[in-house]
Amino acid sequence: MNQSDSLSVLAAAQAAVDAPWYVRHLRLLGWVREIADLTKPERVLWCDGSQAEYDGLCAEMVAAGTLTKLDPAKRPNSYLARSDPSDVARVEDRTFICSAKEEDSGPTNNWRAPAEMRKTLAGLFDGCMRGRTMYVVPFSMGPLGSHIAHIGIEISDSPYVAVNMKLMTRMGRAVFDVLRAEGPFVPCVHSVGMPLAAGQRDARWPCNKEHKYIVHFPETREIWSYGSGYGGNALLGKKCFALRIASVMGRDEGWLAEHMLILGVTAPTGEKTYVTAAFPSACGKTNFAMLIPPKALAGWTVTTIGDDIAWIKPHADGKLYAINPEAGYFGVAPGTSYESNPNAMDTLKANVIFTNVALTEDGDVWWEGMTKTTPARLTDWQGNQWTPDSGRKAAHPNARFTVAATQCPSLDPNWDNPDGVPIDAFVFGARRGDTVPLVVEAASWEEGVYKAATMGSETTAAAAGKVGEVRRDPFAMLPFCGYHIGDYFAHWLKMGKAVAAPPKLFNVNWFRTDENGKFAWPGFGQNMRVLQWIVERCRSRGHAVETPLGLEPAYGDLDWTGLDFAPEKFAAMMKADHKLWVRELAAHDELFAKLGDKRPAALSAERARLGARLSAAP
Ligand code: TSX
Ligand code: MN
Repeated sequence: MNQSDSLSVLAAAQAAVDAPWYVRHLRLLGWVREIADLTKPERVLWCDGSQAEYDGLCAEMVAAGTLTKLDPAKRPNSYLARSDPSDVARVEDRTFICSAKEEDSGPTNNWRAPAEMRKTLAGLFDGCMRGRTMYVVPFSMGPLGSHIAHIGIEISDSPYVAVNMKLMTRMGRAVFDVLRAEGPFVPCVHSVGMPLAAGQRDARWPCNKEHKYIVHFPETREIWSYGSGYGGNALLGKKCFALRIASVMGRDEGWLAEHMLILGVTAPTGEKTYVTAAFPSACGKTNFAMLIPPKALAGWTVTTIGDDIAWIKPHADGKLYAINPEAGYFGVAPGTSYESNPNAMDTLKANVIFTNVALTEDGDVWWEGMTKTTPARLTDWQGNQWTPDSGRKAAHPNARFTVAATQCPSLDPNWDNPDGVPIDAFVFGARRGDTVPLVVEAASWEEGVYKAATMGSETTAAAAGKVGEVRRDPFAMLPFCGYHIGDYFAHWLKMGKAVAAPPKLFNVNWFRTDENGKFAWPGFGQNMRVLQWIVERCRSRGHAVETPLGLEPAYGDLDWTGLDFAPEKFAAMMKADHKLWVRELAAHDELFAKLGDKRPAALSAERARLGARLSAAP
């Protein structure tokens, strides 16, 4: 083809899907055409990511009843969305990994044969966008052009998705400058699954009550989502791409996609240490990422790189470097307050999309745990009148805020650095009333991988299942690993050898209870004392004692300045109870039994060593 021929091919491909002139990627244009032919939308709109576009889409959603504009004086440029009561959370039982071989998805995922699933999807998506606008949403997970970042294009029939993607990712026209004519991208197709017949009035929150499918094709790196407009089901850059698909990319390419926050710790000397931390839900990850140290620990500060996901790659200097692939926070609102997380509260002062929180009489938002006093009258998350004695929650327990990271007062100056930041410690935490001590350092990479692999967390009221029951959640990745969890453990074992200076691994537990069932540790800002010790250990300065569980601080190894915390209370919180650990090891064995021949030998060896150390302990 000569130059003018190929230009006319491009022009025709652009015209076929109403693409702007700067989209010069034939394969992408062809794919958008293919999806439009399948889903049959009324029109196609290419998102440029501008503020004008965002404001316009929000105004349209206000007119449609999807969004309520909050009082501009109290909460400038902010909105409340109320979802359908049937569409309020991720749907794990409707989440599928469609690898060619079933054994590649493993015991923790729902598997379907790719050909069978493609047939199902072809049926569901045929005409599913009738009467709607199809938004083409270009986004970068990670700083634009970073060698650690990856690009995705989400096609969605939800304007709520388009505006949330602007806050959560680097979304818009600049993505095409990186993609150019043939750059790689992950195709993400999303539909709320509710086509509109001619003249049919739209629902306030369209979704499909019968059919929901969150589908991943790991080999071809594709995502298809049908029937839900909520959170991780619909904002496909987050859990679907940045964790499930990216974990597979990381396995194949030698890096890690993890369910981890990233924070920076600055010591009074000015020395900076970066730490990542993995926690299951309901452990206060966002609170930890934005921690404010107690005043008594003068000169120590914490800065925030990310609150949910880390992409981590080996670097030429022999260390692992991490980026936050996201550009915003999609955080749980209930429980967030000036007590638990002042930085988050300040982040939320303006330019926020709230979903399923309560509305105050003066046009602001409220949720359980936000203030000490409960408002006398509210409109609840379903739009009904609410009073404190109405016997229901005003906000949904999984109510969310969506907000750009740039509004966070503790944002780290390196948060957008395309090279990422060097990681010195991996922290793994969970919610345990007993058994697991406040903090333990793994004596080796393998021992740390064992600890992370066997992590278990107690369920809270917000989660499904019996309250207080321990559920294993390896690396806090149980619902997010896109391949066999046994292969994932093996990949982690390998990554410890991929760099000359791997981070140290630690276990933490903020949730030990005392003999009265009360939380033994004050938590929140006081967790800085634990972080301090972790950082000092990474700098080969902090002192530790060897125990059957690993390396632990003695009472005098933590800085107690400004906190009255008795040595006996500390001892009680660090105690490894024999009977409880027998039970704990049995639970580890149960988890490993599910892995069959994918159980790494190094983890069996760690299990044997741990058992022997605990048996030998007095
Ligand atoms: O986020 C939490 N963190 C991490 C903070 C940096 N939470 C909230 C979890 C629910 C999402 C915590 N809850 C933490 C914690 O460290 N610790 C606890 C338990 C706890 C709760 C209340 C108190 C103390 C501990 N209140 C008083 O002591 C007065
Ligand atoms: Mn998460």
